[in-house]
Amino acid sequence: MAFVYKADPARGAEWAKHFALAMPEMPFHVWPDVGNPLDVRFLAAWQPPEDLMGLFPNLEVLFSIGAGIDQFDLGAIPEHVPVVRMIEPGIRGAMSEYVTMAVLALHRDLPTYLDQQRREIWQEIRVIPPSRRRVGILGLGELAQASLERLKAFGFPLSGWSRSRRSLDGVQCYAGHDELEAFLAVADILVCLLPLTNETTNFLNADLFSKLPSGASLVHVGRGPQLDHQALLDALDTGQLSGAFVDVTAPEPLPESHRFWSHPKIAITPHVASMTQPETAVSVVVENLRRCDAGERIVGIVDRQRGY
Ligand code: NDP
Ligand code: OXD
Repeated sequence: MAFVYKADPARGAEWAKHFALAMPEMPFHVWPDVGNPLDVRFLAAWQPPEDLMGLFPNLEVLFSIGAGIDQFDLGAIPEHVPVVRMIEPGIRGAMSEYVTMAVLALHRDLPTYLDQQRREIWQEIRVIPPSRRRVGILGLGELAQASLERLKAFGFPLSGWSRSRRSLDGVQCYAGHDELEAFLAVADILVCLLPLTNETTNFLNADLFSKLPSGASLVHVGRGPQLDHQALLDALDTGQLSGAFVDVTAPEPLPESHRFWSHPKIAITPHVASMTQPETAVSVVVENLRRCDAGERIVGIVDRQRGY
């Protein structure tokens, strides 16, 4: 029985160190060293290898290194192999930091001030109290809930939208397509933390932007294919949107000379809003292996029907 890690090798070395301490009895390999492929029961990967089951015919569980699993072709993974997404404190903490940073930067007009600085303009913008800046998150899952918890400290009216009905303390919760418009109407700063599925592809489009309050802004930390780039540029040109933080794009990296690079109202980061932290990720994975061994349900199994 063995465990294989297949992603960034430098972080793999850290995984190996923590794994050896937490579960010394389990042989741990960092790709491309896989040991005897027939021994491999568990794989943690960002991108699984081609012909996954041909290579590891005895695979029992596929762990995603990330919270998102849209990079996996679920159809190629047999039903008896559960796909487990990453739910760990490190990834939650980093996402809540990024979302807080971007929301505060937009709330306090940082993109405009950076542009004014470049043009040597000393001009104040009136400060709006947080009680009058409504923040709405698309998605109310692990990362959205962690972000909302942090945002509570600042006094923004908070809301969120999910597929099924959620009830969260201090957050106005909306659910399903029937309530999407009402949710958008009260989102002065809209944060996207939806997983990428057929339903959420191209979700951040001209129609959606038109339903936000005039002058709203966007924090996009979901997945690149959810955002219509031209629609964002148009909405910024007309003033329907006033600014955006964009962490994920399609394609990645953002191509040379793409208009987002130099747009004064767009802040780009290279898909770094959050990252799985080896130490905490290993303890979560090891706990799941123990559950597996004890015949208990693994935490974080992807629902193949929903696609997340
Ligand atoms: P979860 O699965 O915990 O939460 C997803 C949320 O989205 C749920 O509330 C779900 O609704 C909602 N949702 C999904 N589909 C729909 C839909 N069609 N309509 C309405 N709501 C929908 O995911 P996480 O919070 O852990 O992660 C979210 C995403 O963040 C990841 O999939 C990934 O794409 C992205 N991410 C980005 C990172 C970055 O660095 N930029 C890092 C990590 C993740 P319901 O509650 O009803 O199920
Ligand atoms: C993730 C990511 O899904 O880093 O974890 O994007």
